[in-house]
Amino acid sequence: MATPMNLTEKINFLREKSYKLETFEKVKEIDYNNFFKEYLLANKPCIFTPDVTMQWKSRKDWVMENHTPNYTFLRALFGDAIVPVANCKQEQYSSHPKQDILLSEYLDYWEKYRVDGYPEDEPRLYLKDWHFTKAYPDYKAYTTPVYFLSDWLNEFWDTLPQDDYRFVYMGPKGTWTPFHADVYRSFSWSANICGKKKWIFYPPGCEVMLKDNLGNLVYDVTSPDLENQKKFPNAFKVKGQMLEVIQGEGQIIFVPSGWHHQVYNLEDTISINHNWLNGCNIDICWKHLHSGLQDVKKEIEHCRDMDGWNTQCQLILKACAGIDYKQFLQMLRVIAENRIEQHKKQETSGAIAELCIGNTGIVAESQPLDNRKQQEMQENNVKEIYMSEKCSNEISELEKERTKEQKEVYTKRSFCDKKEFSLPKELWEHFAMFAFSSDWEWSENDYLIFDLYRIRHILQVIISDEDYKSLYKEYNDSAEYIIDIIESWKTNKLLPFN
Ligand SMILES: O=C(O)CCC(=O)C(=O)O
Ligand SMILES: [Fe+2]
Repeated sequence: MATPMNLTEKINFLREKSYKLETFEKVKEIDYNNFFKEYLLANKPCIFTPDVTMQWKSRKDWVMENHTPNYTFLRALFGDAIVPVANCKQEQYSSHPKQDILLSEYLDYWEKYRVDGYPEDEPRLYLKDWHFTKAYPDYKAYTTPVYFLSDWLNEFWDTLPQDDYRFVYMGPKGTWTPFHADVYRSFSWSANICGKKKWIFYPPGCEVMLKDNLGNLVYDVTSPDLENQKKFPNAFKVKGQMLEVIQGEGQIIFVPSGWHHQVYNLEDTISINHNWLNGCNIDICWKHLHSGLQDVKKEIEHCRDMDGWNTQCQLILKACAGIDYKQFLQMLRVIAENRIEQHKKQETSGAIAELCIGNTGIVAESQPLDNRKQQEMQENNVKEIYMSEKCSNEISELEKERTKEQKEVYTKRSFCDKKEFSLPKELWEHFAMFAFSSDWEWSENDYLIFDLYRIRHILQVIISDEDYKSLYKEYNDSAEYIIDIIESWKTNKLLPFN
């Protein structure tokens, strides 16, 4: 029998399947557990029905009965805010040039443009990336849906005096966003408060084929230029992989990590969106940062002999990509420390832990599995693992040292209490994998452990990275330090990494 996949392989397997998606999936009344496994872990796009946003204040206050923007309300409450506005008729570095103006000025333009019937010869202005929540923290325009709450990016950025990744967009019919993937290769969600958007998506990897003969990513993926094989020699290869979806009022689009997309406002539209990272896409973000650094190194290869070349590369990386290795590690550290604190406050054991106790129970002759668990184990190919000679020997060795009394106590104990017993890494990996593939509910504890597991995984990738090794760093800024924090905490706990 083939060796079952570990967690990282399992995630990659799920992603590969999503990248062959043929239609855009609509989700309704999904719970967090299922959204996590089917969309976040699998990095698969979807669209939510409007019930998720039904109670939002912005959907009442910002929209007229005829479903057009309530200019009067917006002007009265936020008119003196300074907002960034893009000119959609001009191209500047594969994007639109932007300037800051007053919201009241923008609304004056928009209302007139609309009344005049969207004249072709007038500028087409799009208000984008307005840090609305930061500007009006007391006006609760919306509540972030539960699906998007595991958000390392904003959790970390909120500890800094800088901007966050929570935005409002608004613009007349015809405004649009050129083809791109999101900052840091983060996830994004985007909710329509009013209006209608058309989204065009390509799965990760296709962007390589959508570059022109000079290596520049296409600016408008609907342009007839793409048919010109002299200009875009590879575009025809990915033609069939495009996904298109129309998003109506109240609906939310989930944009997975690294999926390139282009967006059109088919009507006058207002939307709210967030960018975010978590344990499901942190590896994609790391890879993006790593490849950004390779590009920077190539660019300034000619001065490699200068003092502090590596530090210089990091400076440029930060200027281009928005973060450098140090800040990426700071984020992991803040999240790891938060999760450890949160875990200390938890009392329940969690599904992964129960699985682990239940399954070892068979070997340890303590707690038999019910039929459903047994069936799930068979379906997921887990049987071979826990019965494998290596694991069963390891367990038997541990069991030998245990008195009858201890065994009884052990079966009753919760995950958090067990100080003296630790499972072989191999077993943990597979129990964790099993929990992901089954429909068992994860507890809050399981999610905390998942986060620590993924942080630990990415740190191990980082410490073996050649560029990371050659950087000067204080112990307190290092990946090794964060591993030590996790290690010193887990010595008394049972964690899925030994
Ligand atoms: O709505 C738009 O124009 C762009 C939104 C977008 O790119 C996103 O949410 O990732
Ligand atoms: Fe985007």
